[in-house]
Amino acid sequence: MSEGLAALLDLRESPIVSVGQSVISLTPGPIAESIIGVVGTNDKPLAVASVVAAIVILGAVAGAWWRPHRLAACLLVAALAVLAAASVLSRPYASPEGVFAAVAGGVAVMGVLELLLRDRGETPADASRRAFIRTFAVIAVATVVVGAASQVLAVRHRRRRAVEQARAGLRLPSRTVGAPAGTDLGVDGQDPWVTGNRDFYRIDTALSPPLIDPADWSLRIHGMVDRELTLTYQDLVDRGLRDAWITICCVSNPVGGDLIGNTVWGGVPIKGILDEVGVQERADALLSTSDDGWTCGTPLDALTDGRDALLALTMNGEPLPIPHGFPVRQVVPGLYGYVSATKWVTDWEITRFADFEAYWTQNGWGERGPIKTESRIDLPRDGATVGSGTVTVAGVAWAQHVGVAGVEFRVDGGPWRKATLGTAPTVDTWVQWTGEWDAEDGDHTIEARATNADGEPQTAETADVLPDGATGYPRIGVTVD
Ligand SMILES: Nc1nc2c(c(=O)[nH]1)N[C@H]1C(S)=C(S)[C@@H](COP(=O)(O)O)O[C@H]1N2
Ligand SMILES: [Mo]
Repeated sequence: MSEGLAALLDLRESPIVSVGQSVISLTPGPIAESIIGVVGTNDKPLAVASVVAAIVILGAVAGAWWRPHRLAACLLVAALAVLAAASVLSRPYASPEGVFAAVAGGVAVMGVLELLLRDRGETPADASRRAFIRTFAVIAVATVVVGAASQVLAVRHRRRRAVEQARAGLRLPSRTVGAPAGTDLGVDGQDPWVTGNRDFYRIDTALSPPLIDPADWSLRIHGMVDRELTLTYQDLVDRGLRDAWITICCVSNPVGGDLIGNTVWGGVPIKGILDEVGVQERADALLSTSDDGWTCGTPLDALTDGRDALLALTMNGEPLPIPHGFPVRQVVPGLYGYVSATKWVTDWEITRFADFEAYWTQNGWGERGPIKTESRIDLPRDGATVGSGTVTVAGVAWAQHVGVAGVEFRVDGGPWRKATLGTAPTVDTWVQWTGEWDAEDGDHTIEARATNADGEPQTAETADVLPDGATGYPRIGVTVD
């Protein structure tokens, strides 16, 4: 229990190891030497093993005492916890969390004993023998399980710290950040045009994100190419990074949803890399695979038609945050994330759509996944009560890589009114929109629709997110009072 907590609290040294260290330092010199003489440099594992054995046996004794001599049993467990806490405090990595882990471990043991050893109407002698065996078994099993789990956690924590340090130590060329003029309409209460890295939606199948040191990262490019190529992180940095404002979104974003975000990505254009490897004529797909085995099929057309398809290293001027694909991910304007935005990407196979199924397409999602023209109403909030008179209506709209030409909104199914649009640096980002409504008392519905730069309005027809993205007008209800 203490061990598990120590791992969760990310301690430098767990209580059991602390006690083991104390045992070692308290063992009289000659005895220590003769032990080392026998076991060699295995003295530390041996010390830890003895501590574990002592805990299991003393725990079982406490179990045997639990019913007949409750006070003595509690004192024994408490003494063990105090001993562990004292050992923790005597060590160079002493911390309040370590003491907490030791004490909490003791309390947990008492709780477990109480649960485990309820009265079953046996004779006292029988009961206490059975209690000894039972607690022995339970504590032994628990120690092994928790010990193994906390080792795994501890290894991951160390790895995470190392990768975070490597990330913090990167010196990538300084980047332009900050929203281009006119993109933010400055409407009170509206989300900023640039989504902060912390606020950026996160979607992936990874229980915990892959931890990759940029020095160990490489991208292997193979398949229907004239020349195979393996790129390192430094290779990408040396090519120079291009900045591009791109709004990415998830195919699972329902109408009105927030699985969408806009930021400036810094990366190497994918087209140049594909030109370099020489894509063979019959190929029509890039099958990318992430470090954790997720796969994604992207149409080669979208990667080579001149749009800002990037192997991105930065997000908002910083190295990619670990959950967003550090050290390298793909970003492709105009395609939903599941067919384009592979995070932690390590393998590219140039191939044909006819020859593979990627992670989500084998689960029934569309093969190509172009983003559909959509809009969202952010103000007023759905279900809000507002005062009568002039009410500000505002939101965002997107049609990546085509562009948004206009946004309209209407109240209670009345005539469409034109909204004012913010600017957008390219056709690859969302735009903010706003308008005013002269609100009268009562319950009202507001809808919006965007028209893309090809003159096509978003469809009124509602579609579910499966198989290739939700459609329909965003609609909110407000009460004017
Ligand atoms: N390795 C990996 N990359 C992935 C995914 C994933 O599950 N694994 N999910 C994709 C999906 S569905 C989306 S919408 C985007 C989301 O990117 P974000 O988490 O940075 O917002 O990542 C894409 N890249
Ligand atoms: Mo997604």
